[in-house]
Amino acid sequence: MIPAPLIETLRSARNVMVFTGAGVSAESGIPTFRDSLTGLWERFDAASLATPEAFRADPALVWGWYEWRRMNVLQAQPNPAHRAIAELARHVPRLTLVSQNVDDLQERAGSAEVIHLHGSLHQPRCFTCGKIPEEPLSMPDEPEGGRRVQPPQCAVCDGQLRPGVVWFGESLPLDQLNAAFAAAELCDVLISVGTSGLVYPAAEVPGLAWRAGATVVHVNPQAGTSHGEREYALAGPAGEKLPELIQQAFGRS
Ligand code: BV8
Ligand code: ZN
Repeated sequence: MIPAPLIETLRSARNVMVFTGAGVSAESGIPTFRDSLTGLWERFDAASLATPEAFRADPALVWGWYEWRRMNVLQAQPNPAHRAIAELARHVPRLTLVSQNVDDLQERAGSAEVIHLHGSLHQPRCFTCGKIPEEPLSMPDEPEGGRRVQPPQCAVCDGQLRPGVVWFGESLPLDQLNAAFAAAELCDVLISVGTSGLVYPAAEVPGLAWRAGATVVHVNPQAGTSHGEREYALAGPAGEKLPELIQQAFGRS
């Protein structure tokens, strides 16, 4: 049961912010970062592969992993959580969407503008000169267990393409980070969906919003610790809880 004060607060909110992590795409079949890796990568943990060092050491292993993930995302569909978030924009005066995810499922659910703090699977660039290739990447055709794939060659230098994501140890795009922090300071309600809150500086966002006076809602099957006032935990899958929240607050979902 969603607490009535939360429904009231969301109904009367002017600035709403949604902050998503891998959990929002879990019901689309996309493994979360916490899930252990499978196939060719099962002996690695994601945090060690998502680094410039891993790419330098074995570009084909890392590029193959991202191509396998990109294929999964292209074959996946947005789920009811993504759709509820897109729907929310139609009910509140102002909605800011910030994602830690590198998939484009939120955009494919109809959200116009998503701030991606950790980049995107769909925007490779040259590891050496940073050039973004003119033509889009071809449709990946990766076997289930994945395979090593040589990264494509840059068109203007002899460098190799790298995924357009932020790796561990790399700085986040400053304009996106500043926009997320500014929105967190201004929002009345922040809905944090499907994140373990372990990766910084993105994980600062919910705390920033709460300290600035916002009401914070965590949507996660693992109900986290709640500070108490102005903070709620909706313990369950986002694909269930978000449509329920939108339905109870605005009558439709
Ligand atoms: C930086 C893109 C510095 C790549 C990602 C010690 C050593 C080294 C570094 C550090 C260190 N201590 C701190 C750091 C900094 C480091 C960091 O925070 N490390 C952590 C691990 C401690 N951060 C960085 O390195 C960042 N850069 O700090 O730069 C710097 C400063 C100045 C100048 C130069 C450099 C860069 C971090 C970005 C890394 N890239 N992604 C890729 O995708 O491959 S992060 C990656 O992990 C994801 O994008 C995501 O952000 C994160 C995983 O978090 P979640 O999204 O929360 O996902 P997770 O799987 O953890 O949790 C899923 C949740 O969903 C769970 O809670 C689960 O219960 C829930 N769930 C499951 N099913 C559902 C659900 N919820 C709802 N519904 C469901 N159905
Ligand atoms: Zn280049």
